[in-house]
Amino acid sequence: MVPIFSPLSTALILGLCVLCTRTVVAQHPGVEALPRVVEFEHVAMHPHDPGAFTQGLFYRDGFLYESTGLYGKSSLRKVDIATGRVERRIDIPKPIFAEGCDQVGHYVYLLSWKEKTCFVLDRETFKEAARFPYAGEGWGLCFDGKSLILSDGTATLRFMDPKTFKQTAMVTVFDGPNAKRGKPVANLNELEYVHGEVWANVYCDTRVARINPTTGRVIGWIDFSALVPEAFRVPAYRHGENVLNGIAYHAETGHVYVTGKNWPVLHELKIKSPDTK
Ligand SMILES: [Ca+2]
Repeated sequence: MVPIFSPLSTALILGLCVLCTRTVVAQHPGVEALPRVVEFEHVAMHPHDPGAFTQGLFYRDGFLYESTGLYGKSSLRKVDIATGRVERRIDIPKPIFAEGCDQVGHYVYLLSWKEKTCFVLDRETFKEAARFPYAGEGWGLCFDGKSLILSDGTATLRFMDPKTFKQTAMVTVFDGPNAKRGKPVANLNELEYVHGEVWANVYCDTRVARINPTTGRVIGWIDFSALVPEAFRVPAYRHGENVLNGIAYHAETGHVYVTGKNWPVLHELKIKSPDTK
């Protein structure tokens, strides 16, 4: 059994209920005109397994799919959102350190950190269907409808063909007016494709970068610092443990699910923007 809800996490959630009833607004002054996805309303908090070292998160048909990392503790899970109950789980044995994941049709693509292998698993059974080699590290993964987009801890996003997992393109993510004058944004971690944008956790940052995947430009930052559980704020946050990591987007409702490594809670937010209801 996977522990889901400890007394400590209950206390944290009760505290956060007060903290998170306010609206979280994304700040992005002076950026190019992409007025989509600018404001959020906090919808709910759900339990999240505090033993889940979250590396990847996506939504499908009422459930969240989550990959967790660490050697000997890596897994892929299908999770009931309201209860946090793990409906299906496969453990990924050593020597694999699981990283980000996303869905392509009936399959889940699952990265590994330094093992240079992408696993393709049947989404219903979690049985392995294929595996592909790739160069470098694997951190985050999202699917834009054509390519899988991979982060590797640098400022580069790599575009991979799902059929072969061969790289077809790449872009450097930067924060600034243009690539020449902008500052590269390294440590790109878990990813999510949202309304034509790539949203990226940045390792050890409480902000999420909204990235134009064509140019690599950061078109806005979303400050989720208020969502970090009190116990996980500095100095623990600086050490790379318990950091914000995990974004899942439900396109039909416009809801976004956000959590972190070993967080006892998962936040459900609603995007408030001109093209969502
Ligand atoms: Ca994701």
